[in-house]
Amino acid sequence: MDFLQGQSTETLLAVAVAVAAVAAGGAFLLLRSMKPKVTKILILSNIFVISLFTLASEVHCCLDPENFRKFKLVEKKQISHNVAKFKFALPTPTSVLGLPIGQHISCRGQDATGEEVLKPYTPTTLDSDLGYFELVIKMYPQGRMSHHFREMKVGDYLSVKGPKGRFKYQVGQVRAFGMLAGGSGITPMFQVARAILENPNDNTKVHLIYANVTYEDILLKEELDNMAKTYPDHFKIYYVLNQPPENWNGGVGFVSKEMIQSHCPAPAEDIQILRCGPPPMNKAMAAHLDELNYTKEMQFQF
Ligand SMILES: *[C@@H]1O[C@H](CO)[C@@H](O)[C@H](O)[C@H]1NC(C)=O
Ligand SMILES: CC(=O)N[C@H]1CO[C@H](CO)[C@@H](O)[C@@H]1O
Repeated sequence: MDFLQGQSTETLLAVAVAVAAVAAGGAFLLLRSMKPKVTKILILSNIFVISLFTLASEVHCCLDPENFRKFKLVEKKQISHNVAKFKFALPTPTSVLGLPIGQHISCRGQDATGEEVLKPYTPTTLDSDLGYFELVIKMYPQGRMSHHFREMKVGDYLSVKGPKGRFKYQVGQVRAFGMLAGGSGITPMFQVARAILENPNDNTKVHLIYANVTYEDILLKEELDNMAKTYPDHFKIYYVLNQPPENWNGGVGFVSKEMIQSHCPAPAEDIQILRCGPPPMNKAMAAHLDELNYTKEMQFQF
């Protein structure tokens, strides 16, 4: 799907470029010999072709790295007392957001005092989801952008800029990923894991350790458990809770070196450990990984 979309955009672009080139060439040759009226028509037709060209380049790609674009909220689904899933429409039902795997968007909103806030988010949808994108957002009582999302109503518009991020992914880049996620840091991991698992040509193994304070804090749990059930040979999850409920069979406390050793691929040239969590967690994880002899090349922080 992804591939086809890309192709049709390229085809459209190629046609537009060719037409524009021929028209421009024609205009140049004729300009000197022609009457002013004909020149005018030629210039007008060229402007038309150039507009077509601009349009074609925007048919499938909705994001702009330099300018904020507005997307309409079409559905807001409360998942728990402080988590909601926001669904935003793209310009047409076949539009593609245009976000490379593992990259994020920058969202602009207003805090409780009316001041502008910018915050990065990773959609839980992929470019294979046509016509819309979704954000799963945890709203904190004091969070400035949380305020904006709490106030958003269906029909409102969100300003979005992107893509942003250094993460690059190609099928076959690594044999296996280890993922160390904390809290909302699950979203880029979820996106990368989904892209890998839903691609039948991708055999990469994914080992996720997901840490939170309480059971209720675990974002996307149902989706993650479904992925583990559907792709048991490719996807493993180990949940870690600081305050586990009774009869908890996952990890307890903070993510330890031992947990990484038992649940992530061992250091090797063809593996990578990704991390995304609150800054203190990222720092602790980097120290664990260094001590376990994962080289810098084997580590990536979102
Ligand atoms: C890491 O490498 C050092 C030096 O080669 C070695 O002494 C140590 O045992 C290694 N640690 C682990 C956990 O493999
Ligand atoms: C260990 C860890 O990262 N825990 C996170 C679990 O989720 C809560 C709420 O999202 C975060 O505040 C914690 O940092």
